[in-house]
Amino acid sequence: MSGELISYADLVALLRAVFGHNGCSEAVAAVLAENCAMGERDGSLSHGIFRVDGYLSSLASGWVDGHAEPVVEDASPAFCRADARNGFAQPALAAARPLLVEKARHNGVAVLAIRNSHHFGALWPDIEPFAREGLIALSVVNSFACSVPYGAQSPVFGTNPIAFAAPRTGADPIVFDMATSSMANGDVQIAAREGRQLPPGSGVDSQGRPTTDPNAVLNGGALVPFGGHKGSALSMMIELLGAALTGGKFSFEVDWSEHKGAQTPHTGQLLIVFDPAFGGGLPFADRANDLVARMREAGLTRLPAERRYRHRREAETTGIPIAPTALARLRALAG
Ligand code: NDP
Ligand code: PYC
Repeated sequence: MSGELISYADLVALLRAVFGHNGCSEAVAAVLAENCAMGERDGSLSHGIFRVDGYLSSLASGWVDGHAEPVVEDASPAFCRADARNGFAQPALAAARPLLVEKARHNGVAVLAIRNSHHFGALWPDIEPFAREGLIALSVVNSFACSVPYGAQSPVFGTNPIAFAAPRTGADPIVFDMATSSMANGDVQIAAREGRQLPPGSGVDSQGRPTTDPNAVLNGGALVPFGGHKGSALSMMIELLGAALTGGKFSFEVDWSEHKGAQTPHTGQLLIVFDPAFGGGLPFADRANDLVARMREAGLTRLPAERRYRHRREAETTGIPIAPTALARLRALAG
């Protein structure tokens, strides 16, 4: 990709200034800056700097509190909760993380239920670090009603991603992170901006008719779950775990009509962390390698996350390419 090259550290510093000058506390700005910079660095472009305008318009609308201080609750030996207090989910995770890890290492498994939170990023940055510490992590988050359940006529579910991370011996962790809709809403927005059609079967227009027009999906239409009834069942599970269990809102309950410009879904997030040392048999990370080796023998050329890791390595040596106009805009927003 062409563009101006910026180091990861410089991009984090720039984004920190952007968020700090636009309604976030120092602590929140630091967390969001890292999250957005990681997305850009790894080529997760639907959740990198592309998201900055959405964050800032949500903050300006008063819908989300950029100064919120999360409250962590120790609910039971294996269960902790965090009330994000109408702030972003990532600072709540950062606040609860030490307790979550301590519980997982003590009990073999631990749950973190985050509520009253806004998640506007990719999920993999939340879970990959657990795998780098030898733990297994799973997370789900629900978003806003923009996906029609299989067999239904109107949107109920969000794009509802699920992400999983597991350690390997001597290699980057296995990570996957995917929307349970046919595609992420962010990618629909990018297709609209670039004048591209969506793949057939991605979504419907405001009349419920199949369409490949991203503007029709965004303006009154909706996406559909991936894989028909199977993706729809996963999306339903994510509503239950992300909202009903955590105490957050279902995607269909997100009502930002009084906050013009709001874009960050106010819902909930669930994380489950396992310590594989409590499992049976040979060391988990060795067994993960056995599985990957067999997949390679079978002809597999790309594991989930390998594309991201490649982008990351390239960014580490050459910098992160960003369009000059986008970089100039960030510099202006940073004051
Ligand atoms: P993709 O369909 O692009 O990718 C899903 C997963 O599959 C990734 O782990 C990806 O790895 C992997 N993958 C993709 N293609 C291949 C391939 N050919 N072979 C092997 N693995 C492959 O992601 P989505 O569009 O579904 O989601 C994009 C992002 O949007 C996610 O990070 C998600 O968390 C985020 N999102 C956030 C929401 C929120 O509410 N916060 C809502 C919805 C989505 P790789 O990354 O290496 O390409
Ligand atoms: O891309 O679908 C999406 C999304 C929703 C909330 C954050 N990202």
